[in-house]
Amino acid sequence: MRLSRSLLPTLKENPAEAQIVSHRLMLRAGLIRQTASGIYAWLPAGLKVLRNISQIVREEQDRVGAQEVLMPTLQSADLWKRSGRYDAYGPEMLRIQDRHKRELLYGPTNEEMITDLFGQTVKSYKDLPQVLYHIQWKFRDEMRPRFGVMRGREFLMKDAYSFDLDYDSAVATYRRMLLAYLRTFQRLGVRAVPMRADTGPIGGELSHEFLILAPTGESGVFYDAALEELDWLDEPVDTNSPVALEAFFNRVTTPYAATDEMHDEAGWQAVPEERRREGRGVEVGHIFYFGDKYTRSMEVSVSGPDGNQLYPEMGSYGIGVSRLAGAIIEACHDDNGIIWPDAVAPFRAVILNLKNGDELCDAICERIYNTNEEAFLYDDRAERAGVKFADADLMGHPWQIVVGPRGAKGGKVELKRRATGERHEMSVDDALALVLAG
Ligand code: P5A
Repeated sequence: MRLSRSLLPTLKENPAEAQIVSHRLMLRAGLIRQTASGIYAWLPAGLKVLRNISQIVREEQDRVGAQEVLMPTLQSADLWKRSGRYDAYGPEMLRIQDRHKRELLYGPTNEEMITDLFGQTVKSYKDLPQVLYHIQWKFRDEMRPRFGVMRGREFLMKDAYSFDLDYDSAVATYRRMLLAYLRTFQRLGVRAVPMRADTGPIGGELSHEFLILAPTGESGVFYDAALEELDWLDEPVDTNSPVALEAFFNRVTTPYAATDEMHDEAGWQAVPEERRREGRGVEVGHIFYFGDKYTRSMEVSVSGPDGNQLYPEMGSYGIGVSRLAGAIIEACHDDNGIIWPDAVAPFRAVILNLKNGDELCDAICERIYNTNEEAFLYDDRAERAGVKFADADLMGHPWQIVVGPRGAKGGKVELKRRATGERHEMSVDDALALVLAG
């Protein structure tokens, strides 16, 4: 993208309404703008981030055999009356009436809808297991929307739902999904710790939250420092083997880690005192196993091996896709701005033309830009170098390719790595090779 023609409205000053660093930086870097309380529009660079996150989430869901679908945002109240959650859900649910006075709602989650869809399409145990997911907007009329996209009212979630024949295979599915989550967060360039969690309004008996440790996080967390050393994904796991999944699950969940709601004194005392850590975290994912809670209440059964009807065992698995954009910034920034992990950055590099109108500088910039217009943001504005440098650091592109008249004479550019501040002069081709290497 050419910056001179893009909608990338960066701000020099900190917006007064933003209390935490990720919210400030998302506004200042021109990623989002608020359109109503807790509701945000994603501008071009922000949308690229959202798409990059979604794509990694999607690939890791597909890798463990989940199938992508797309369910609507609007749901019939009848579905929720069948499960009994229509009244229980309370004022967080946005209830809507259509012109025929039929009751609808903007979905806060999709357990009911997917259970009904499953019931319409799957009739026999032979078609189990099934894992379905979608990446769709949700609405929760949060009492206190805040921190920008971190606690919005409308937000993008990846939600997956699993259907298994029995407890053992449902638990294997749960563990496989836990593995998929660790892979997802690792690829996104952040560390999210799985912690035992409360099941809340989703229900069920087994649940883990994934938290990115950050002082501004909304959840209090207690964990064993041994976790900081643990590389969860250092050994390959055979996801078809329940035994391998069991071993993996035990390895990952053995060190003490719990959100404040689930914190238990006995478990805590068992952690050697010098290893006890208390902190805060941002919940970016939450997974649940809840057995036949929805299939039974909604009367959705399949024919079993012995000819009798049975209620499949379910789990649901959420990732806060839009929240992640903020959470990643919370974990990856410095005083000058965002430091995007390579995998989610809206652009791989910014090309900084330090002397617009200089024939040689313009030609080198154009040549670099033309090799890959998607990967590069070309700062071709008639602005001072200082402004361009400041905006480049603020927007957080992993690489900056600086093209100035002195270097240009010798065919050289300066390449800066945003994360380390390291800079080296090199030929255009060498810079391109490094930036596009992956
Ligand atoms: C799991 C998938 C569920 O809704 N049903 C389907 C289950 N879980 S959850 O924990 O309530 O939400 C899943 C993730 O969504 C993100 N999230 C939010 N993001 C931004 N603003 C919000 N108001 C918000 N509420 C939830 C979180 O990342 C959460 O882990």
